[in-house]
Amino acid sequence: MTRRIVCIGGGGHAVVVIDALQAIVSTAADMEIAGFTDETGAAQPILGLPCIGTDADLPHLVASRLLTHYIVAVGSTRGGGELRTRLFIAGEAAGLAPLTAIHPSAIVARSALIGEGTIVMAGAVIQPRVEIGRNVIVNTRASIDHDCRIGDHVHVAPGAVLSGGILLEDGCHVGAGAVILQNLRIERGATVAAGSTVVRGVAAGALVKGTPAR
Ligand code: JB3
Repeated sequence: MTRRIVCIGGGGHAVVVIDALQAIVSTAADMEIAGFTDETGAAQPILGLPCIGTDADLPHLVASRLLTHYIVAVGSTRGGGELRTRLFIAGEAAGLAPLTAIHPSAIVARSALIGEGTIVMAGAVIQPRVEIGRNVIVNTRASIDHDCRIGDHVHVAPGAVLSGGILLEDGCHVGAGAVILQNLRIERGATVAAGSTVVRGVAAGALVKGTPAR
């Protein structure tokens, strides 16, 4: 059965999501990208892909069998990632199945587990025995080393480096180019600012920045 995919969101992050999906679909006979939804329902096409409405249109598009799968295509962490979490729940509530997407240029170890609705962007590297939850973004050229465990709704921004054995709990955001040393626990909803070097664990909901990050 052909999977008919909708991207939820139509901003900057959606451009990269759609490009990744187009690369995947170019070699997959059983997938089509139907379009994207945004807040307005009337946005200009992105990379040739049309805006097909707002999220309120999703249930009837599912009922008409025009859509089967979705991926959250909003990357910003406004509200500590609550928007991305809400959109993930809304997609499932509309009757869609979450799509897991791995860009063809990403390197994913055979023993890594990637959760539903998670996207792994171009050039990312995921090493053995990594476990990644649902609705996670592993963004462009991020690196996640052996035995890391990543919760749901996490965003690892471009070029971030996670050393081995890190626990990154639900809703965390790791900014672009940040480095986290091995075996640390980054608790639920924490934010690591771009370019930081994290050398000790981070408490739930905290924002840390700098080198060493505080
Ligand atoms: O820096 C990088 C590599 N990416 C940035 C990303 C992490 O954050 C990117 O450059 C942007 O700065 C930002 O991208 P994002 O998350 O797409 O944000 P923005 O460009 O502001 O677009 C937000 C999109 O979300 C808009 O298209 C909104 O209409 C849409 N949106 C907001 N709420 C929603 C909803 N879309 C749907 N379908 N439903 C909503 O409830």
